[in-house]
Amino acid sequence: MKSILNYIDGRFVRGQHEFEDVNPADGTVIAQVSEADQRQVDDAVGAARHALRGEWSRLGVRGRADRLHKVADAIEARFDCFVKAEVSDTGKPVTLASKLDVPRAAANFRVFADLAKMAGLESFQTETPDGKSALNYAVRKPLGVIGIITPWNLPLLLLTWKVAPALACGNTVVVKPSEETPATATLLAEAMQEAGIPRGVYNVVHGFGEGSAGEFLTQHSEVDAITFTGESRTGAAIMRAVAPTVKPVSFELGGKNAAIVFADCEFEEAVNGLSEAVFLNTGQVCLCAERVYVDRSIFDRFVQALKRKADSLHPGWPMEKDTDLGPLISAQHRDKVLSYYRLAEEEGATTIAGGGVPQFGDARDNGFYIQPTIYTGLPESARCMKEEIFGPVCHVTPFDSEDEAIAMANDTKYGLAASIWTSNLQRGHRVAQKMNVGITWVNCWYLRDLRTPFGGVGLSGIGREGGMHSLNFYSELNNICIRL
Ligand code: NAD
Ligand code: 6OH
Repeated sequence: MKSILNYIDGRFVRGQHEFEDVNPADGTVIAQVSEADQRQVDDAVGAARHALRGEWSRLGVRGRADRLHKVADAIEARFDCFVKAEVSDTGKPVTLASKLDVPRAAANFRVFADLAKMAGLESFQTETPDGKSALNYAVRKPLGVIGIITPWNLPLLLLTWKVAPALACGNTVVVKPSEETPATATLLAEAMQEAGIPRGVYNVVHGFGEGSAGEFLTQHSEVDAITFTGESRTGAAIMRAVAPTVKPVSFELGGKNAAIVFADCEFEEAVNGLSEAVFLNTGQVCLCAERVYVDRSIFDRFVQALKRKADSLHPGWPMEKDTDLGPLISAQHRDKVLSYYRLAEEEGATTIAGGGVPQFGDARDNGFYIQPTIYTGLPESARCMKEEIFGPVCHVTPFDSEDEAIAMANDTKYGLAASIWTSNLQRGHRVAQKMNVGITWVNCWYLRDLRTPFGGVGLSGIGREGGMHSLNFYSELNNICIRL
């Protein structure tokens, strides 16, 4: 049986306790994972603090950027290994991991390495009351030891999205990947070694949240900041944990994202786009659309077209090339999503597609597959319209006017992403600017430029990462004022 170890101060370290890593496609145990205890989290944080002052700081911005490009090279050199590990841990289709997760991990390192080298600094010439002047300029310093806590849906992509800018700014990190998907964080440690990242700069502690490595990290007095992606209520727990030590936080949290489809959209494009937006990664992307609002004049046609898409998805074995729908991450998560399928019916929904669990007659029946599902007929007040489900499911609602669509889309405590589908350019801009979210796509979905601000409003998060926003979070600015 494969072992997945912690990585502390440049060494792979076993823990006192182990937990199982399960393949969601067939429920088999694929590895034993070493859980880091309090002492090992202390060791990891201590190593990270020590490494802040060593070779890592002496390398300077350019030296660190060169090493980060080498990390990207090492990821690309082990591309198949990363893909296989991510597919086994998550059950996502191999085509998706090859197209999205692993290339993005390498891109995260390259983009933030280059950005850190290019980043300018603020300066101001200040006129003083005595007719003289002063020069103000800010210098950028690392924030320190960064605790990075990440979820299971895009494990390597979301981990490196934070590790790369944190390291580019000269920080050191202790990462706590999701207990469901530990493999690629440890594999990344091998890439770090190969790229010559000094020991202590990148540390991995495995484990759970409360009473385990996650909580030990957030409560640690020697951790200078916490960056977290995951559920909104976990964000709230982390906020309480960091309060006594007043750590800065960056939170990328849940969503209950809306899509608005106008009658003047390119119909096929919108159906294909929405099919991705609802079902990609079995709906386990924080940006997925769970609420779709469609102009009443094309409502029936649209619902039927989306149903054909849902029914045509192939829930195959993850490593097979024609699979486009993997399982959910765990039995527990499937129970949660199925409880919403039941709730939707109790709340009066009409089931257009899916609503249950597929049967295969092979080992996939021991996995956590679920049918892609479409509902109509729920009132806006239904719980299924308000709570994040995080599965391959959406509800489609008709609308009669632009204002009504905007009001329904914005009627949520979340505010992560929205998509607008229209061929009217002015309408696209107008509606997009009224969306109460961090990211709005027009005639596309999950099209990323890593320099752009990324984050959410309300329950969807605190702060923005991406481009300079990441560099600003992962560094401290010291403003220097010189009287001239
Ligand atoms: P989760 O909040 O359950 O877990 C995320 C991480 O937090 C895991 O590593 C977990 O072990 C850790 N954790 C849990 N409790 C903790 C605690 N008390 N202290 C410290 N760490 C703790 O989230 P998940 O189920 O892994 O991921 C799915 C959720 O993540 C969804 O809500 C989804 O919308 C959200 N998400 C958001 C974004 C975004 O960019 N906004 C991206 C991906 C996922
Ligand atoms: C949430 O599940 C997806 C988040 C995606 C990103 O953070 C990204 O940078 O693409």
